[in-house]
Amino acid sequence: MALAYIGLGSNLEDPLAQVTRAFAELADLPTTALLARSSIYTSRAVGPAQPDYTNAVTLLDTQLAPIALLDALQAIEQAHQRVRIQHWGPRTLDLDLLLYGDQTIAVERLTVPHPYLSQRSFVLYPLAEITPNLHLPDGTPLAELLSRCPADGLTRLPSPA
Ligand code: A4P
Ligand code: MG
Repeated sequence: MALAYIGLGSNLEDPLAQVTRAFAELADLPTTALLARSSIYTSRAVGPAQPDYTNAVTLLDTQLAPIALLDALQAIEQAHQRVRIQHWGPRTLDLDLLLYGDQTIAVERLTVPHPYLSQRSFVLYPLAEITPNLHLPDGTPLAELLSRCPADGLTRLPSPA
């Protein structure tokens, strides 16, 4: 089993519903348990001008190997009718494999830790909610990354009653 953190993002077609549905789909993956999920956040888009994003992070305990997990994430994205038109452009659902245990992976289809993890407030703050004392595979504490990453444009939504 491995602990894997997944970043969720949506900025099209009812983003809150997209992310909520994706929580359930991640929990339903084979040989996988959803151990924790962050609050849901809204964030100003990084990249080309486009609507604000809805973002969250989940922690999975999974027996899926990294590429099998990536395949499963991409199948969920497809089920949300995601069309890839523009790099960093708007999307109904984006699922990023942020961390997979303490592994560092660099193959054609998969880079772990996710390349932009350290600079993105909409990833770092939800990660800290789930595991405040997290360290990256190279030993960098999450707290150090947070101290360099202002939460500008990031809003945590109240959890549903
Ligand atoms: N890939 C490689 N490593 C990974 C990984 N760790 N997790 C490959 C997931 N996929 C990974 O991804 C392109 C290819 O990356 C995949 O086929 C996979 O094999 P993509 O999702 O199709 O393309 P993309 O999303 O346009 O590019 P990229 O670089 O993945 O963008 P990001 O990093 O996902 O950024 N602003 C806000 N506020 N919130 C957001 O969530 N998201 C993005 C997209 C831009 N701006 C945003 C947000
Ligand atoms: Mg992506």
